[in-house]
Amino acid sequence: MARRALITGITGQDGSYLAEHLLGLGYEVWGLARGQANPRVSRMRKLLSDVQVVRGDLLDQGSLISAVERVQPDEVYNLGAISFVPMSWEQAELTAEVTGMGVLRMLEAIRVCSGVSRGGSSSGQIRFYQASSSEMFGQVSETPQTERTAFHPRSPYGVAKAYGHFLTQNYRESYGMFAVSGILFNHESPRRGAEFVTRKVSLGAARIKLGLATELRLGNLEARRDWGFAGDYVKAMHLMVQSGRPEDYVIGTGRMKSVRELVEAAFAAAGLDWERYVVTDQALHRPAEVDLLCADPKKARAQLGWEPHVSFDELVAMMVDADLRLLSTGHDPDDGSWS
Ligand code: NAP
Ligand code: G4F
Repeated sequence: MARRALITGITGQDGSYLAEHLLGLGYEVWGLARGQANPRVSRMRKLLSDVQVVRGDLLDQGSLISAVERVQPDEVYNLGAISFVPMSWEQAELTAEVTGMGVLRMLEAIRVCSGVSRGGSSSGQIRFYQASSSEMFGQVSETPQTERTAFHPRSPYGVAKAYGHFLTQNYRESYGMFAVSGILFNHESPRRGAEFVTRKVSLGAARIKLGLATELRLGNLEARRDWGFAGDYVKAMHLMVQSGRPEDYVIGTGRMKSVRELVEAAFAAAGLDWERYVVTDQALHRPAEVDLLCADPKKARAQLGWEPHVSFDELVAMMVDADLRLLSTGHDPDDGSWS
């Protein structure tokens, strides 16, 4: 019988790539989707017609219990979150509820539905994956960051993720649950939300190239990130859940680039000189910035055999190409009020 996976955050970037990967491996895939008439659900159904949808919300404990009872999953991937860091200052409580407490509600749904009690064993239970984040490292104490690097989150989002991370560890230790966290560094793709800097830049360069815009406004160009391709990273999520022992892993490329280098690469891919078009705007700087993030993914390589395949330059070119094609069809994704 096919293994059954339940994915929260199915309408997001990672949800779509993970669903495709699991369907390709022969899984029966269910996505948890919220809202009464969520337009992102219909868009997701067009892209992933084989995914079955179950209604639920990370804010609603009963809905998560019902979803687990209905789907009877072998594996649960908790990707649902408020994931945009600037929003977490403006809606800190909501971020804590969805991104932090949502993890507790999902773990409780699994614990209650599988009848796990204290000191239980992880064999034969629902396996749980938590989408932890390199944002937990925040103001980094060492570079590169490993599974042992201390956390110093710099945003309400980072703090909420740290709560979810420790809680996942705690349920593993308290109840013997097979619960793991992937500490994923930034990963991007043509499906990335338009509010995040990589997609904002690829869309900006493509709009200027096609004569649809004349400038691109950005915040801090000096911040450095370890950027990889989302399609590579969802494979690591699956590998962690298959491993013999539940453990946490850092996932990234081990290479850092600045926002300035990202902009240079994207505009060059569109055949443009970025300095003629990019304007910096103090209003887009954050109250507390994470200056740099760089992964040490040695443990994942050694224990899971995982490694990234798409380079930074390939990723940027892929995103700019995709946005040139998309905008040429007359479709321009809204980047909301966060521009
Ligand atoms: P994303 O595109 O922003 O997707 C977030 C998903 O969460 C959406 O499907 C959204 O559904 C769902 N969601 C929001 N509020 C919810 C609620 N109350 N109940 C249930 N679902 C809710 O994020 P992503 O880039 O795919 O990232 C996936 C996960 O990995 C997130 O937890 C993120 O924090 C974490 N992460 C991402 C990165 C990265 O670089 N991408 C790195 C580290 C960790 P709606 O369509 O209903 O809004
Ligand atoms: O693309 P970003 O918004 O991603 P950020 O804050 O690093 O968070 C992403 O990665 C995390 C993993 O480390 C995830 F957990 C999280 O869910 C999310 O997926 O910003 C990247 C950098 C920041 O330093 C920001 O200050 O780009 C800088 N930046 C400069 N100008 C900008 C802009 N970011 C955005 N979004 N928009 C700008 O105009």
